[in-house]
Amino acid sequence: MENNYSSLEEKFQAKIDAEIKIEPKDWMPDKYRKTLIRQISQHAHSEIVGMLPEGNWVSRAPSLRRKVALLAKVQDEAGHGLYLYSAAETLGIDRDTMYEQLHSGKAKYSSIFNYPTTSWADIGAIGWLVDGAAIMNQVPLCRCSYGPYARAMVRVCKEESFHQRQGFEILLNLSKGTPEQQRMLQDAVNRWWWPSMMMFGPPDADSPNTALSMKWRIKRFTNDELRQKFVDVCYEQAKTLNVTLPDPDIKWNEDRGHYDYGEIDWTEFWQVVKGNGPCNKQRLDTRRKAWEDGAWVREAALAYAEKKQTRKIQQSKVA
Ligand code: FAQ
Repeated sequence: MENNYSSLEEKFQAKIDAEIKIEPKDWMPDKYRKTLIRQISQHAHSEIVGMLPEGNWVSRAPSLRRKVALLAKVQDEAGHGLYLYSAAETLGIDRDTMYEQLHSGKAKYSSIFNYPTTSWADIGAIGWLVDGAAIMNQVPLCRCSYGPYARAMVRVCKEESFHQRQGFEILLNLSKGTPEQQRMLQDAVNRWWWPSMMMFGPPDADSPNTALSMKWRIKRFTNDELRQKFVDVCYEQAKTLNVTLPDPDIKWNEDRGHYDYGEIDWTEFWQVVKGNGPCNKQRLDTRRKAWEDGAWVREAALAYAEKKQTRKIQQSKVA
């Protein structure tokens, strides 16, 4: 039995090493399945909760054009959540269980969505920095070893790129605006920079999941590798926006060929992850209320499906 199991594991790893995708009905180690359910469901929850900070500005967007783009973006995030819940379902967990895990506070979602959006410039900063960080992390996930997750990420990444552009364009306009608009821009970047850096997860030395996820090619880069790429890209883009990143320690390191950056406040990160961020309670209350308010839709859909089924049975009896 032991031998059989280890040979199954060896075959599984050989497939991964040969870049052959793992599909839902293939054999996989239990821990691989659990890791994917954990990551994909947390990712799905992040997309759904991530609609809330921006949704706050749909009715306040400064023009019809901005409102249409923001509305489309928020709807895209809902779509991403749905693809991801579907991808997780292929691993044997049902959607109601995932929702229950979110609503009970058992499941995590990205720390970034527990910060408030207090000005219009925040919508630009989310597009530039939050979607920018999401793309950096998610483009490699298009090559994830699990087929349904990898395929879902291709479309997600295309849409995230549009989101990043619309955010950058909002900020670029503000950067060419009045002194007050420029101050709004700088203030938003000051507040969103460090939480965006935290999106990549704890430093590699404190990341319990990275080693196995790299071996199984779920993750292609470590948290710190992706964070470094993000800093290098943003530093250059900040020059175009004429904005300063709120980190006095950022400087070019000739030897490493990268920008060095300052210490991240990991105490703040873990506080937010544990539920003590500025908006954690508000976000979960809103999601729970949406679930309760939607009960009649679920009941109506079930009643309709049952009615259709009964009619089908009756018709087949007549025939
Ligand atoms: N927030 O060992 P690691 C978006 C947890 S989508 C909260 O390094 P792993 C789109 C982690 O779960 C943004 N918790 O874990 C959008 C683990 O806890 P666990 C979401 C975090 O999985 C844009 C523990 O810490 N993206 O932005 C965070 O190997 C705009 C130890 O960490 C994804 O989910 C965090 N930031 O690496 C929507 C991408 N970081 O589960 C609206 C897919 C870590 O053991 C508007 N996920 N933790 O109890 C991933 O790539 C990975 O799961 C990482 C974490 C990199 C997030």
